[in-house]
Amino acid sequence: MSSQIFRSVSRATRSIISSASKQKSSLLSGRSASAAAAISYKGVLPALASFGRDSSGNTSSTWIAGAFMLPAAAYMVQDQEAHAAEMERTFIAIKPDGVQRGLISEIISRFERKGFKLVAIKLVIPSKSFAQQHYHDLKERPFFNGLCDFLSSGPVLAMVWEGEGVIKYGRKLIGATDPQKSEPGTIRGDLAVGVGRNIIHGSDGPETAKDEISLWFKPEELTSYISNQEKWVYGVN
Ligand code: IDP
Ligand code: MG
Repeated sequence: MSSQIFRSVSRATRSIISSASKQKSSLLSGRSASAAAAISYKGVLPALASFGRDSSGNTSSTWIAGAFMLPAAAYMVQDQEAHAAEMERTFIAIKPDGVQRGLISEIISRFERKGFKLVAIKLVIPSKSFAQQHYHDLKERPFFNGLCDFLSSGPVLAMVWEGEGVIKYGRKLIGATDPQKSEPGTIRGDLAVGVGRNIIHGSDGPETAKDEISLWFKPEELTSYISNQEKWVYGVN
C-alpha cells in the first residue's frame, strides 16, 4: 500500500511540474490551490504537504502567484485518475425486492461505513434479455427463467464500489447466497429470508466484476475521485 501511495504521489508530482510549466493561470486561487495540495498529500509526503507555505507554515499565496502558478484543478484530476487506476472495483446491485422494501439506504450505508467508495450509481429497470446476459452463467439452472423475470420486474439500483479488496470483501458484507445460511451481520443474513429474494447482487471475482461493470455502465458513467476520507481509511503506520 505504501508503494501505491508513493507511486500516486510520484505521478502527482510529475503532473504538478508538467502542468505548471505548461499553464500560466491557476484555476483556483493560490490559497485554494495550496489547501488542496495539503489535503492530498499531508501525511503522505511532508515535502509536498508544505508546498506553497512559507517558513512559518502560513500559506504563501504571493509565492505561488509570483513564482509558480499552480493549475490546481488540472493536477488534482490527473492525481485522482492515477490513484483510482490502482484500486479494485466491483459491481453491486440492489435487486427489485431490495428497492421495493426500502433497503437502499441501509445497504449503501454498509458499504460506505466500511470505507469503500461509490464511483457509479443508477436506477434502471433491465429488460429480460439484459437480465439473461447478466446471469448468463446460470442459464442451465432450473430457476434461470424465473430469476431473469424477477430481475427485470422492477427497478434495480446498479452501483460500482471501489476500494482495496472490495470484490471479495463486498461478498462478505453481502453474505451467503441462501439467506438461511447467511451469517447474522451480513446484508442477506440481517435483511432477507429466501434465496429467490435475497435483495442484492455482488460480483464474485475480478473477471466477473470487469464484465458486469462494462455490461451495466458506459465508461463515462464511472467517476474517478479522491475521497477526503481516503488518508484515514488507508493510512499505514
Ligand atoms: P450469488 O447471487 O450469491 O452470486 P448465484 O449462485 O450467482 O448467487 O445465483 C444468482 C442468484 O440466483 C442468487 O442471488 C439468487 O437470487 C438466485 N438463486 C440462486 N440459487 C437459487 C435457487 O436454488 N433457487 C432460486 N433462486 C436461486
Ligand atoms: Mg453470482
